[in-house]
Amino acid sequence: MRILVTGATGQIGSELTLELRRHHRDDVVAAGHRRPAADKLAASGPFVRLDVTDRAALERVVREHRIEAIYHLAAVLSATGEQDPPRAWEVNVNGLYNVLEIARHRGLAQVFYPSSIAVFGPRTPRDATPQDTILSPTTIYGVTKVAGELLCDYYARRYGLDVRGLRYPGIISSETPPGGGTTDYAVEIFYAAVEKRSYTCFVREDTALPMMFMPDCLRAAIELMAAPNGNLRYRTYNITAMSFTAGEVAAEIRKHIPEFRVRYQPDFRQEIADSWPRSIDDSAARSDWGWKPVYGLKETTAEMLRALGERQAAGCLYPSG
Ligand code: AKB
Repeated sequence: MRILVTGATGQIGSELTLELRRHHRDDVVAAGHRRPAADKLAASGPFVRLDVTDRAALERVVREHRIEAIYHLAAVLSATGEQDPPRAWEVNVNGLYNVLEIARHRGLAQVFYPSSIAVFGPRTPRDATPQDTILSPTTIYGVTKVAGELLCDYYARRYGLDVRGLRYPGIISSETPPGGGTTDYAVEIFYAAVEKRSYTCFVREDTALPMMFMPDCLRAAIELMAAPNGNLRYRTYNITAMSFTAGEVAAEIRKHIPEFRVRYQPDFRQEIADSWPRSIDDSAARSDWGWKPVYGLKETTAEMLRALGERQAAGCLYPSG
């Protein structure tokens, strides 16, 4: 299968591209609106500069590379979205619309769409948030993700397009840093810890959110896309791996680095975090396609500190470019 990954220089897109390349070798074309850092992404296969809001350019890439499936990771996240709502709508909704239109006109086999816990809002039950519940977000990012889910449902029902998605929680990873999300503190805190700095956290100590370590995030996408279509009751599934407060991750880090200190200085992202679930019920994903996370807070913390520690020792903690 010849695959296009949009948003391939982003936090999930960069690692998903490498993971798909391990499965599909040369058949994965990475696309991003900026050049990748001189790293594994650029070295391991084709890369094209692409703005997903430019439908003609997207169509050209799909045609020239004879693409059969699109993993559409390009998105503006929650915190950045609040700084520029029109841009969030343009990229998140019109970008997806372009992908879906091209997919149906060209008869593509599959589309992957990353949704988010941001589809939920303050009126949604915040603990064990169900698969079927109130979707009334208060961020533009959440609004675009609900619109995206509905568009995907529509294209599946109306045109028979095989489009599948996941409502990702905050993603923690040691490779490409996240760009502009509310859950970014759960990654930044590890960089501060390995650099022996104190960390100023932009949400309160008691703020709990659902999270997932990158290997689980990648495996979820790959397993969902490989699942028999007939087993899927939903186009977009709730998934989670763990939930913890900002204070709990700091305490877990202190088991490795006892002198690590965190100050809590909530900013506008606190209100966003307060509108999202504390924990997620992913039983539909577990029963329909066998979802089962591997990494909890303990394993994630140990692995983050190990990976970042190694990079720091090698003098390349932060990716170049
Ligand atoms: C964000 O914080 O905006 C993202 C998300 C939960 O979708 N990480």
